[in-house]
Amino acid sequence: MSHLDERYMRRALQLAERARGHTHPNPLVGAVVVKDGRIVGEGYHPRAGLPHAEVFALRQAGEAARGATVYVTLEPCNHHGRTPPCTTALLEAGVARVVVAARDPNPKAQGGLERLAQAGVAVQWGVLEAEARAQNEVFFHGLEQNRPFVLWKAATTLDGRVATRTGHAQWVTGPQSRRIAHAYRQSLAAIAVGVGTVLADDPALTVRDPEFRPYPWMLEPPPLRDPLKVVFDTQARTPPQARLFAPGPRGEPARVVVFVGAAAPLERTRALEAAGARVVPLPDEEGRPSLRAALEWLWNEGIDGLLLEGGPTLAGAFVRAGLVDKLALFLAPKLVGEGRPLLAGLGAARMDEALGVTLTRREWVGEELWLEGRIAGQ
Ligand code: AOF
Ligand code: ZN
Repeated sequence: MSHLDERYMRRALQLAERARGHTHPNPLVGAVVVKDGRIVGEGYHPRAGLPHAEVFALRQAGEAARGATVYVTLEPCNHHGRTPPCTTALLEAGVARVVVAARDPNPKAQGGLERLAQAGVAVQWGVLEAEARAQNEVFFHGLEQNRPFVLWKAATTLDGRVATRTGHAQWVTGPQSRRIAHAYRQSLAAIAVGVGTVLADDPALTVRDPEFRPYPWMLEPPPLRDPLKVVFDTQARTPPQARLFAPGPRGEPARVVVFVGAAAPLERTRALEAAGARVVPLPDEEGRPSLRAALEWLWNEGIDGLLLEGGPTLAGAFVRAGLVDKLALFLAPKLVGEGRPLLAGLGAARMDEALGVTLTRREWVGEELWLEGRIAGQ
């Protein structure tokens, strides 16, 4: 792998990034066409239903694509989806070489590299693969595990409290961290809370700021759409007048799913349905709705990413089940003493039973610390 290959692939990753927030359920993809040491075409996938990255890059290159090398962050597709196969476009353009960062995990689209190789095109993959996979972590996770990517987001004081002893929690962190935290809501298809959080905080769980660009390089704000709201509620105690049932910013009806246990009282589940929720009874596991069954249900509904927002009981259940794919934590330099802990129900007895966290981000936001990481074994 040459330095030049990496340099052009880095450019392709950068182009892909321009469409962040716009391509769902498709991945971010970028492509660069290089001829005689010069970039002659660039493209990225702007949104699902529009042409793929390679098509834009080839269009820009025109005749110069003949005999050129194409760098693309995802294996060119080999299927007729919403658009025709990119492998065909590459072959018709007469390119000599195709360099790919990551293979396509989508079984419907796979096989592009084989087809190109059979037609005599030089192919190579694995250039900046880790970066490409990180760029589309939700997309890869879903198709490889057949369940949604779970991101657990929380904000705590320095002594690990998400609220005071009276339950007061507004706010743990300042506006800058809260804006970043909000970006997670915008980037995932669903958001989950436990009934304890609904009863304590009555959250609306909406994306409120139409002009908000979670990433400064975005050309335009992503389409404003509230995530699917998911409540884990064994006994169906969610009040039918809770704020999360209120219509979204453009008056569109809220989309709410309440996962209940098998023994939830019927009159309460009926009241939730009357309030507009889909009530989904799930098999019990340790006395609460099975989290795996919940994720399976969501995946079958087309949900590829779930943001866990609260509270300690639900977070504890997900951590115990080994189902947290990524952790995002904001730490504010404050102490409250007694209060609601970040996590309940884990209860390590000895320090060597603690779960390790591998940090992938450590960034200051003013005086607050923004961390991302993976929990060992999950
Ligand atoms: C590429 N280049 O830029 C993208 C690809 O429904 P479609 O036609 O848009 O196909 C979507 C699938 O195609 C998607 O799930 C992924 O496997 C692949 N995306 N492939 O060659 C691109 N966005
Ligand atoms: Zn394609």
